[in-house]
Amino acid sequence: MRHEEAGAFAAHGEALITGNLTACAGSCGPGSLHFINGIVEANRNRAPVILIASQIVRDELGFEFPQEVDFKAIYGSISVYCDMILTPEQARRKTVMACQSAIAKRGVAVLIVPVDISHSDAKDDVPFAVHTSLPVIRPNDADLDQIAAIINSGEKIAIYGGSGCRGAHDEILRAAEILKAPIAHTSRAKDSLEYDNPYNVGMTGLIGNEAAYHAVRECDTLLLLGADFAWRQFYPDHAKIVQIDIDPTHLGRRHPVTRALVGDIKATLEALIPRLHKKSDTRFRDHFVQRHREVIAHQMEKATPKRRDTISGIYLTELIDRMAADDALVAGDDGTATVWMHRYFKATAKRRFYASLLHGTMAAAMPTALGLQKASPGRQVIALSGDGGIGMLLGDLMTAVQHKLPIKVAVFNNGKLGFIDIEQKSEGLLPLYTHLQNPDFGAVAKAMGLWGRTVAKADELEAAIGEWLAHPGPALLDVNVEPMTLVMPPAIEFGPAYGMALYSARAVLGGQAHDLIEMIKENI
Ligand SMILES: Cc1ncc(C[n+]2csc(CCOP(=O)(O)OP(=O)(O)O)c2C)c(N)n1
Ligand SMILES: [Mg+2]
Repeated sequence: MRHEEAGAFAAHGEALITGNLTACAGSCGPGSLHFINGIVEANRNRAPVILIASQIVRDELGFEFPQEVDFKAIYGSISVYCDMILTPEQARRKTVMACQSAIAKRGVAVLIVPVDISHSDAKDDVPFAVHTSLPVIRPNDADLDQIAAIINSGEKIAIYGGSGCRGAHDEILRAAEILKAPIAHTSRAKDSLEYDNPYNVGMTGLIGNEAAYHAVRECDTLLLLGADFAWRQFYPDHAKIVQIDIDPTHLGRRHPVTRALVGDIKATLEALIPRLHKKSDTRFRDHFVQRHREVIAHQMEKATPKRRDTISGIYLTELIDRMAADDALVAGDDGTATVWMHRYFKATAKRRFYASLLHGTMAAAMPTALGLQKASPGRQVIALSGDGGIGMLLGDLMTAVQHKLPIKVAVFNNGKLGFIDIEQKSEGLLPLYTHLQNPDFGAVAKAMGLWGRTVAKADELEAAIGEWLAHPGPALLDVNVEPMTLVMPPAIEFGPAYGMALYSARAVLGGQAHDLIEMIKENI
């Protein structure tokens, strides 16, 4: 890898898709410091990664020796294990503990290795070894009876599932069928709950839709499954909430709940389902499922290009979705690409989606795709990158070439830091320092040895995507997308709407009326 941050993102991608421990290693000082942002991403996404951070010789530690960095202070709070090997005799035991922590606690272990330790010999006949196990965890019977009683007394029941629902698709659908409950999900649960789901009402939250938002807000009983969704305003104010989560620290931490239990979602539902009473009234569920269908129809209408001379990010995403493989691995950059990916890519039983939803970092898509591709030869791996995002770690496109990783990168090139532009406008400010003067990324990609092309017109896009996806090697498609498409939250609150009006007034008065007219043309 060219940049250690990209290396950490790649290791994180590989660890997530394989479920296996994945290592990255760096040299002293800056060489192991550069990983930091990717390490936070991996740790927040519960990817079992080990970082081997080289350290200067032990004798010089504490004297501001060249390249001395206190890695324990830096990585200690963003990892599940962080320690230095102090003597050669400790090497095996600490390495085992680091690996075991990364796998069992699901996160990043950082092992700091002074150079002189690397050079020493140690007896390797002590049989310390990594032990891991996968216990089945579910609440006890009395607790299950109690939550069943709460759920059974509900009349308008909704299910809200998060990333802890992976592997429990069928059990959740069975519970929804019994309870006549709509199923809303967090963005991180898209690939677990959206596919083959007749009760799906989609995502709530900032990038969600109004069907899921209202289903969760208006139910009288909410079954919160493996979801630690952070934005409190999206939880219901008056409903009874039953929460189940494998992590005890998640219970009741976002919103007060009626009863919360520790358990694996699949195992817990298997034990809970026989205790649930079958409901017959489907009106609550049907209403929101229907509303969600209308949302999708409206979204698809927005995805149809209105103009032949420009391309919206939505249309680009929808076309890639249509042409991508049924088992594609798709990584989206923080920014508009992640929003469009979650809204416009269709989940299947085999597709997987990767985005920086907890740490919220830019630039993760392309390097994460490198790790996904390395671990999954022959599978289609797509990165949806922002022009801001791709510019940050551009050098590692060379890794795709050098290691023959046939990732497909689409650059959503709106010529700006779009998200920040929107944020500034919704605060009533005129956008400042968000403009990006970009090169022709298609030509840059070609010069770096990838297949590269830049497209600006809607009627050239489909053929270009066909060529891009069919290319056997790494390929980058730079697409000039409309710069003003807005990301609308499900319920437009007074604040942003007011801010937008204020921006409009300032734009007109400040001479940016052209921007405002473009924005209105694209969005309304
Ligand atoms: C490393 C990092 N720096 C800054 C931010 C703040 N930020 C969030 S989105 C964004 C703009 C992203 O621009 P781009 O990649 O072009 O995507 P767009 O929103 O334009 O689609 C910025 C600066 C961040 N999340 N991560
Ligand atoms: Mg941009």
